[in-house]
Amino acid sequence: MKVHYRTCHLCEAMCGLRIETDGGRVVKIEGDKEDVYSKGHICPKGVALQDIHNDPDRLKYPIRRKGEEWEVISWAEAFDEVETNLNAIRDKYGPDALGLYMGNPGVHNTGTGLFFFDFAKALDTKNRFASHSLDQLPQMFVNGEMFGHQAMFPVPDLERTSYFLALGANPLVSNGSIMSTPDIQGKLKSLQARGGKFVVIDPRRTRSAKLADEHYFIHPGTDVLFLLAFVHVLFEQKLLRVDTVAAYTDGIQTMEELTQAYSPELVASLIGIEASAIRQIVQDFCAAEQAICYGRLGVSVQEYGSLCHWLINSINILTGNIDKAGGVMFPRPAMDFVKLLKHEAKAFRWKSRVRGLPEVASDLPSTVMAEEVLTPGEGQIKAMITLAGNPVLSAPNSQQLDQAFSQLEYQVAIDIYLNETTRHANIILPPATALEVLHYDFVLNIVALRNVANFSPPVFSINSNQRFDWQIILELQKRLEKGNSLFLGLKHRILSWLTPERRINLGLRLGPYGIFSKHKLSLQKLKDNPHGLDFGPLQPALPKRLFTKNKRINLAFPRIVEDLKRIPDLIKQLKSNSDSLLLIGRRDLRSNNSWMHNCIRLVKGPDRCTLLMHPKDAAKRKLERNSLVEVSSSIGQVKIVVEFTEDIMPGVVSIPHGWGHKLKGTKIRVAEQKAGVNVNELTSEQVVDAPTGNAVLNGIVVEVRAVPQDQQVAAGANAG
Ligand SMILES: Nc1nc2c(c(=O)[nH]1)N[C@H]1C(S)=C(S)[C@@H](COP(=O)(O)OP(=O)(O)OC[C@H]3O[C@@H](n4cnc5c(=O)[nH]c(N)nc54)[C@H](O)[C@@H]3O)O[C@H]1N2
Ligand SMILES: Nc1nc2c(c(=O)[nH]1)N[C@H]1C(S)=C(S)[C@@H](COP(=O)(O)OP(=O)(O)OC[C@H]3O[C@@H](n4cnc5c(=O)[nH]c(N)nc54)[C@H](O)[C@@H]3O)O[C@H]1N2
Ligand code: SF4
Ligand SMILES: [Mo]
Repeated sequence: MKVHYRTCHLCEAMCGLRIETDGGRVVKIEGDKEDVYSKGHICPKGVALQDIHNDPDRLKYPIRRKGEEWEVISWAEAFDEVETNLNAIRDKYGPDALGLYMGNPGVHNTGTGLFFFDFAKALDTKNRFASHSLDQLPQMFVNGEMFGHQAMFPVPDLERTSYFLALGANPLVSNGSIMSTPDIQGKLKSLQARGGKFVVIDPRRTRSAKLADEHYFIHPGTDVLFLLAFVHVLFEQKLLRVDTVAAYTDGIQTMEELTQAYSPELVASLIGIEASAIRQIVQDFCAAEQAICYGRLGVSVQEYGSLCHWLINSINILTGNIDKAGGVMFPRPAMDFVKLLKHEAKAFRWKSRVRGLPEVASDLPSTVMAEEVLTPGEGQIKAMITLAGNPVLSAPNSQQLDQAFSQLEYQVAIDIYLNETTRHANIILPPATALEVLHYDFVLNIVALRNVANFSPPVFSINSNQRFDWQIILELQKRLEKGNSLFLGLKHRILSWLTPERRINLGLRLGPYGIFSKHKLSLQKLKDNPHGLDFGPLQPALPKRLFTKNKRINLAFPRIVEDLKRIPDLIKQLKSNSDSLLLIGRRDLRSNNSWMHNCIRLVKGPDRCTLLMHPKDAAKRKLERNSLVEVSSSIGQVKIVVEFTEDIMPGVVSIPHGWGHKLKGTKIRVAEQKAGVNVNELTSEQVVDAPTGNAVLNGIVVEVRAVPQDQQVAAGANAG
C-alpha cells in the first residue's frame, strides 16, 4: 500500500487529499488533515476522483470519426490528420477561420494552463473563446479598468473579517468561487462565533442563505439597484472611510453624482428589499471593524454584471475595506501568475465580426460563437478546436450552437469524454487527467485566502500510448504555428525543454518566496513538503501592486459611466413589469458543471435536475407536485419534473445547468441514464452584459404549464 498527497483540482477550493493506493488501484481517498490550506476538508467530488480515473467511458487514445462510428488511431496519425486539415482550412480561408474554445477544467489543469497561452497566440486567430464569458468576464473587465489587470481579483479575507455580505453566491455548495475556500462552512461559522455577521442576498434560500444571519430575497437581475442604493446611502449618511484609499483613488466625488438618484426608497419595491432593510445593511456594514462585499455568479451572469462588480469593488474601496486585513485583499502567489500574464491583460483591441462584441484578454464572448460559425463571409469560423469545454451544454441557446458545430468543416476536441460537444469532432485527442497528472495550482492561488503553495506529483503513471495535455497542445502548436522556420524550430525546442516541472520550478524560484527571499522556494522544496507550504495571511499590497499606468484606481472609468445610462430604462421596465416567471440556475455539491455526471457515486439518489417553484406559483398554474411540466422561453422549451419549495422567491423558478445528456452519439453511459434537461435550451445568446458581451444565464423570462396527463409518462422518459 502507498500513500499519496495531492491537491484536488475539481473546484476552486484546492483541498489536500490523502490517497491510499494498492498497485494500480485506489483504496481510499480522504481529506489530508495536515494540508496547510484545507486541513482535512473534502467533499464528495474529491472522493469521486477515482471514478474519473477508472471510468470505462473515459477516452485515453485518439479516436477518429468514421461515419457514425469511431476508430482508435495512433497519435502520429491523429496529429498528421489534424495538421493537414486545419492547415488546409487556414490556407483557404485565413487564420480567423480557425476557432478555439477553452472550457473550465483548462483552468484547473496545470499542464493545459502552462501551455495554453503560447498555443492560442500561435494560432493567430481573433476567434478565441472561453468559458469565462459564461461566468466571470464582467469581473475581469472591471478589474482591468480599475486595477489595470483582469486577473487582479480582490479576494475576501474571510478569516479576519467581521461582516460578510454575499450577493449571488452559494459558497456552501460551490466551495467558494474566485475565493478558494476549503471548508467555507467552518470559516463562516467561525465568523459568526467571533460575533461577526454573514448576510446573503439571493432569490433562493440556499444552503448558504440558511446558515446566514440574514437572508434577503431579491428579484433576479436587480442587484445593480441594490448596490447603487448602497453607495447612495454611503454618501448621504457620510459613511465614507477613504483616508487611506484617497491617496491612490480618483473619481470619489463623481461616484456621489452617479449614485445620487438611486435612494433605497426608489429601488426598494423594484428589487423586493425594503428601504429600511437596505439602510440597515449599509449601517451594519459600515459599523463593522472589517467588512466584505462579495458577489459571484448570480450577479455576474446577468444583464448588469459589469455594473454589479464595479459597484461591489467601489463599496469595498469607499468603506476603506480594500487592501486591509478582514476586507478584500490581493494575494501574493508563490508563482505570480498575475505578473506573468501582464502582457495578456488587454482588452477592446478587436470586435466580433457579426455583432461587434469586444475582445477581452484576447477572447471574444462565447455568446457570439455560434453566429461566427453560421454567418457566411470573410472571417467565418470553419473549424474549431475545443479544449476541456462542453459549450453545447454550457453556453446559451445550445440548440443553435449544436447546429453550428454540426456545420463545421472540421473539429478537433482535446477532451476526455465523447460528450455533447465532442461528438461533433472529427478527431478527439484525449489527455491523461486527474490522478495521472502533476498538479500545481498556479491559477487558483491568485484567489486564495492565504499565500500557500503545494505541488502534487502524479499518483499513477500513464502507459506509453497515453499523452499529457501539454504534450498534445505543444505538438499541435509545432504543427500549426506559422513563421520563420529557423526561429520556430528554436522556439519549439525551448518550449519542449520547458516541461511543466521546469516551468513551475522557474516560476517558484523567480517568485516572491524564491531565490531572492529568505524562503528560497523551489519545486524540490515543495516536493519535500507534501502537505504544502504556508507563507502566511494576505498582506496589504496597494498601490504598488496596481497595474494601472499611473498606479491609481479610477472609480468612474468611462466605459462604466456609459453603461450606467442603461439604468433608467431598467427602472422603467421593472415598473411596468408583467407577472412572468424568472428562471435562475443552481449548483449541487455532487455535480460539477456538465462533466461529472458519469460518476455513479455522484448521480445516484433522487434526480437533481428538477424545476424548483414556490407553491403559490404552482397553485396559480394548477400544477401538481412532482409532475412533468413544460418550461418555455423565447428560445425553446423543456419538459421537466417540478418540485415545490418555499425556499424560492415567488415569481422565480430554478433549473440547474450542465444536464441534458440525451443527444445522439455520446458515450457517457451513466450520464445518459440520468439525462436531465439542458437549461441552456431556454437561455438566449442575444441577451448579454453590454460592456463585455458576457452571457446572461439568470433572470430568464419563462412560462410554465402543466403537461397533460396522457403525455406525462411518454414525455417523462425524455426528462430528467
Ligand atoms: N445556464 C447556465 N449555464 C452555465 C452556468 C450556469 O450557472 N447556468 N455556469 C457557467 C459556468 S460558471 C461555467 S465555468 C461553464 C462551464 O462550461 P464548460 O467549461 O464549457 O463546460 P464543462 O461542463 O466544465 O466541460 C468541461 C469539459 O472538459 C472535459 N474535461 C474534464 N477534465 C479534463 C481534462 O483534464 N482535460 C481536458 N482536456 N478535458 C477535460 C470534460 O469532459 C468536458 O467536456 O458553464 C456555464 N454555463
Ligand atoms: N458543487 C459544485 N461546485 C462548483 C461548481 C459546480 O458546478 N458544482 N461550479 C464551479 C464554477 S465553474 C463556478 S463559476 C462556481 C460558482 O460559484 P457560486 O457563484 O458560489 O455558485 P452558484 O451556485 O452558481 O451561485 C449563484 C447564486 O446566485 C443566485 N442568483 C441567481 N440569480 C441571481 C440574481 O439575479 N441576483 C442574486 N443576488 N443572486 C442570484 C442563485 O440562486 C445562486 O444561489 O462554482 C464552482 N463550484
Ligand atoms: S471542495 Fe472542491 S477541491 Fe475540495 S474535494 Fe471537493 S471538489 Fe475537490
Ligand atoms: Mo464557472
